[in-house]
Amino acid sequence: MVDFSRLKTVPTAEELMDRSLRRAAKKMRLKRNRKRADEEFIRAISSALHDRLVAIIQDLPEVDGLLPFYREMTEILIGRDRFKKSLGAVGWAAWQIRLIGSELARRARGAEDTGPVRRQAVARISSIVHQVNDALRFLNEARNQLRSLPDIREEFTVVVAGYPNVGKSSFIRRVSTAEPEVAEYPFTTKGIIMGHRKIGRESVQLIDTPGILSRPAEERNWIERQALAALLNVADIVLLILDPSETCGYTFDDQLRLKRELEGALQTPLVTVVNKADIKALEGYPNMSTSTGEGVEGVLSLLLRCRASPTSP
Ligand SMILES: Nc1nc2c(ncn2[C@@H]2O[C@H](COP(=O)(O)OP(=O)(O)OP(=O)(O)O)[C@@H](O)[C@H]2O)c(=O)[nH]1
Ligand SMILES: [Mg+2]
Repeated sequence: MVDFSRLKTVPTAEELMDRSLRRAAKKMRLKRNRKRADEEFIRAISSALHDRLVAIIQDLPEVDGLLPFYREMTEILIGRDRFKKSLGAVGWAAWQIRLIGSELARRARGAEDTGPVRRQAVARISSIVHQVNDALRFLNEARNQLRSLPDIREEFTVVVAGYPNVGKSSFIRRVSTAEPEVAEYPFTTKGIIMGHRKIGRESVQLIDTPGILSRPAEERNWIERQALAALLNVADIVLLILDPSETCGYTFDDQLRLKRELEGALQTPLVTVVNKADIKALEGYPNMSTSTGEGVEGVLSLLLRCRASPTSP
């Protein structure tokens, strides 16, 4: 399990400068030796900033060390390259600030008039921090995305998949604690949503995913790619929901094509069921209606039976 909820807000350049200036000034008020005050001020502000920047880097996770699902989600939602580059930029700033700090502190020590050296130090340090402001802002957005990633537990996991608008979220609402939005347009669900269901003493994890279309990987949008990340990396069983009524807005043939593609791509069992049986039932598949509730618990028991014998029915 990964705990992203502890990740701290990444400050902007402005906030960093304000806080460090205030802190360094406060430290100076406690000092008696006015002669060396400017030299010490330069040291204090540069080391405070250096430490803050290093702490920002250390607080964020090492993307390459994450579990595959989280690694892929990071790629889809954040972009691994830009994430790494931004961390690199912040590391560069920390290093530069330390160099400037020790160089100008030394200069202040030898100077007659230390005021100009102190002002120069603040200006140069501030310029470095502002140079990485875009990186800091990006890292804060990344931090917000990471915090919103689902908390996947070590539990039996059913991932619900299918074309958009077929009733995946309606199913999840009926059988689990999750309450995803249900609406009559495609791509209502735009991320991975976790649900849980207690069965006896055990808990099953049910994951709602965005709709996916049958099309080449390179044409998939960022919403579909999240669904695939869940299907391929965290599912013990995939539940594929088909809508033969085609009120979802997509043909049944297209949905069957997706079924074949998933059968080829998945390492885990795939259970296929039909939804919206209140409009159109179909022989050869378990039927349910997530509107009336008919057949829904039956589908859930079917999934649990697969858990007992992990071969597809
Ligand atoms: N008649 C009927 N309509 C249903 C049934 N299940 C869902 N719907 C309707 O189908 C539409 C889509 O339902 P959702 O549960 O949002 O479908 P989804 O697969 O999660 O859709 P996306 O998140 O967009 O991929 C909604 O208008 C539901 O009310 C059903 O069993 N019968
Ligand atoms: Mg949905």
